[in-house]
Amino acid sequence: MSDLRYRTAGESHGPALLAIVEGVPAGLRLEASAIDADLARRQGGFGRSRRQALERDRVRILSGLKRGRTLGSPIALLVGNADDSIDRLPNLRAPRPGHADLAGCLKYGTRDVRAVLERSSARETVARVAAGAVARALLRKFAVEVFGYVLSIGAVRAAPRRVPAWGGGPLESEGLSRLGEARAARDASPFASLDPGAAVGMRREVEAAARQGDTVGGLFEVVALGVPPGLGSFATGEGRIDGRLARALMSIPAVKGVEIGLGFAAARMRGSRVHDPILRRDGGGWGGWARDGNRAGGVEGGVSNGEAVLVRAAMKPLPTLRRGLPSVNLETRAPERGTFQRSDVCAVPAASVVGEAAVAFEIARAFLEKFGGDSISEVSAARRAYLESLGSV
Ligand code: EPS
Repeated sequence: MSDLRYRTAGESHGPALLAIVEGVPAGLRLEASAIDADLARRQGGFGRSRRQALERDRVRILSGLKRGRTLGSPIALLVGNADDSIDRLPNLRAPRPGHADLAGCLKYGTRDVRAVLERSSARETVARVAAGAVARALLRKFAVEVFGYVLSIGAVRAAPRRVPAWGGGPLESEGLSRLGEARAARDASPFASLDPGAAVGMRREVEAAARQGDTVGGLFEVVALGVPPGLGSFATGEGRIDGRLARALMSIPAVKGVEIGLGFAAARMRGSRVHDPILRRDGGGWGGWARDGNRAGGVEGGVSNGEAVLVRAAMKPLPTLRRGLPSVNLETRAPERGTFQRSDVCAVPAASVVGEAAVAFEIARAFLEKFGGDSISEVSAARRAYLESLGSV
């Protein structure tokens, strides 16, 4: 058994994006169609660029499977680019404020912005979503579901009453039906939002930015349901699952802030209003342990506590603006507007899919740390024995 991890490769306009996922136990059923469904959601959302109409992101699973089941060996995933024009594209000289362009040119000692943007482009998140879909298949096998959705676009927020009170404990029929309803609402929304009433305002926000050659950001939330208590560790800083989730989300291009549970709001409140009372609930929760409320967002002391894991991320407006922002030509040193060829006006719905993949991967990693084995049956046995033991604590 090895640590669950992945690595990506690929440029925005190179031949393909790739992910290699290591440490998936043998015997897991994995279907390309499940990965493709997540890739398609990542391509969607109102406010995307023409690039998404050009691409039809579909995965080829190159290794690690036999007859649809994992072998325990590395799983190589490939998504081809329809626009693979990297070698024909001209060099670019005007770095975009807010993108990796200038810092990247300084770091690599080049005046060619394209040499930097090809890899720093958010197109790389195709590979993250593919890797995350493998993690989701593993989690689903063990009744853990991860769900991402948009809370706001620019200044327009979904109504709070539209956001369900996600329950803790094992994911059973009631939780699954609530999740099914939420999924249907989200997938019907061009903003991946649960509040159809907010769509008009969200659309106006994106259209106004588009007219002005500008961009908009927003907030998304990712919920993980059915996560057993005990994932992560308080014993080391790196083991803390909240830190790991924050890192995974913060590493998504354009994400500038992450909150868990109440997050920043907790800083204004008294402890007595923040912490979730502990309950015994016969036949409920995990071995009868449950909580009254989930302001902690499912994590205490760097360890999952059995409630829904709730994380939110703030995405800044994308730095590629049609009207261009003040910059300098790296050759002539003369002022010039930042490079623009094409870009999304808003990619928050896509970011919520990438966030879902990031959270799924981290939770799956922590899950296998606790219950890991070489095969799915070993993992099942370890999980079952642990869950049975919780009632006697
Ligand atoms: C993206 C593809 C890119 C950008 C976008 C994300 O395609 P192109 O550069 O050919 O237009 O649209 O990249 C960024 C938002 C970024 O900041 O780099 C994609 O597939 O998600």
